[in-house]
Amino acid sequence: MRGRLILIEGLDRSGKSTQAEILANRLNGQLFKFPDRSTPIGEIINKFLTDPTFELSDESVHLLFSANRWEKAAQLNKLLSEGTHVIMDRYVYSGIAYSLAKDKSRDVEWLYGPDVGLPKPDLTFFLTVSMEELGTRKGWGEERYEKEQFQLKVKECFLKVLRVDTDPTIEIVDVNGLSIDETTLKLWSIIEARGL
Ligand code: FDM
Ligand code: MG
Repeated sequence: MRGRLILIEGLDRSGKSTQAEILANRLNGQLFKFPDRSTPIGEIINKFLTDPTFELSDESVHLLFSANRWEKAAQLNKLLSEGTHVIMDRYVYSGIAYSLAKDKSRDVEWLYGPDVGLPKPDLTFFLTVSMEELGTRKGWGEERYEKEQFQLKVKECFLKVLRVDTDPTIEIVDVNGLSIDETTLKLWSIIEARGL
């Protein structure tokens, strides 16, 4: 049987990485994280995110993030076809939401273009946390994009891009005020209820 691809999306510091790691362990699956900063393209992305003097056009950045996913696509397809579950920390929706937040007049079809053909998640969680709580979490404000005003825009763009009303694979999960364990319990119950 083909492995399941479960994606966790959300704003910076929303707890995605912690939950992705926990779920990957529980499902005895593999963890994928995007951007993957260890690849050749990932190194450029890392420089862009951490060095405020390193400038790239919005289009270039968008295409680099997508190319970074394509660097891992063959490996991802292989694992899934072998029956390994994959838990993913960010993916295509982050790509669209962050680019759209920079320029809301951007053609969404253009934004989706480079990701067409990548493996589709069987389930996507979008974790929502209040801005107030996000701001108190460790590491906030160190990297590009980690500014409250911009995060608010990203949240709005995520909710626009995630077609929760028409796409049954999407679950928006409010994790505000929940502990790590309580959050895992909530996500796990959704995975079980869906028979994944
Ligand atoms: N990000 C992430 C994007 O702008 N586009 C993408 O396609 C992806 C996958 O990169 F601000 C942004 C989101 C975040 C930054 O991500 C680094 P992590 O999860 O904090 O490493
Ligand atoms: Mg981050």
